[in-house]
Amino acid sequence: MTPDTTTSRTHTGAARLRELFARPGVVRLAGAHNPLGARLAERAGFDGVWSSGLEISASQGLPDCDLLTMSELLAVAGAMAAAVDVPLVADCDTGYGNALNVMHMVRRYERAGIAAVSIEDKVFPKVNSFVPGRQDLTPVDEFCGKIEAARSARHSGDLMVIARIEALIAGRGMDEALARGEAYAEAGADAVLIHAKGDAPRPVLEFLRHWRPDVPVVVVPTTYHTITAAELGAAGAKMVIYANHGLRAAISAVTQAFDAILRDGRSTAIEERIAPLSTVFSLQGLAELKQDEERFVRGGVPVAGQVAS
Ligand code: SPV
Ligand code: MG
Repeated sequence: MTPDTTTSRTHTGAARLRELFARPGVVRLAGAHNPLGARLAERAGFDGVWSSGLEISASQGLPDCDLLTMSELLAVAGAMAAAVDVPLVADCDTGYGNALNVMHMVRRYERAGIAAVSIEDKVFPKVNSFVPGRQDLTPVDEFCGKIEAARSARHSGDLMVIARIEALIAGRGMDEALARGEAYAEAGADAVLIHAKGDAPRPVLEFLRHWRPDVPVVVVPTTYHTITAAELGAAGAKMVIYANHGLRAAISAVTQAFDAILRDGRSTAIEERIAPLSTVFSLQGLAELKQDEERFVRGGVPVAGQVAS
């Protein structure tokens, strides 16, 4: 029997992410909260998918403040990783507890095919970085313990551990952000994520100017959105995450469509603007299912007629 090459993967997601990091140029990720969103990101041409805690919480109608459990978030991240061929980077908030929780988390996420885990140096339960108010930071030494724990728990060396610095979010200043990043790099982080709010990219560019060249930097230009990924890359960023744009685009589009249907009493006005059912079927993998059916199912009634791929 010939080996099935249609479904086997020669690389893990983690190995593919490391390849992307090793290449010149900036790596671009889009946030998602379910496999459909992950496929839309992949189809659009993003290099990878960010399993966004904000998006997943919002998709459950919940605020992003560590209400969902690790298992709930992992179920979504794992389903997304399985649905795409690009690497999945998981937002793991604070690591769901102390260093022991981080070790458990890394083992589970690695088994689920996740390419990288990102843990942030805030106190559990954390609050989303853009929510004004409490943004308390974990002591540096305690967070370094989490990074070391994450490294030690991974089964292969491929899974990347991203240490997220929240000092600028917490208003603690550039010196502390750089000092924390340095400590996290020394503790063995494969990359650091410098998070920032405000509409100017200046603090992130300043961080990049002072940063050591040997540990890649990840940035999240949500509020400082006028700078391009290419400009961030030229300034020294290696990965740019568009963390929640799919969710926000969907909220606007769905709201407009629903308003129009109720206003007009029918959907005609929006039919040209909403995806046809053929696109839905395609994103579901119906054509592939049809091929599998023709190949393997002997007898019975076909699940579908001929479908466009
Ligand atoms: C997320 O997408 O959940 C993030 C990024 O952590 S942010 O919302 O910008 O903090
Ligand atoms: Mg998050």
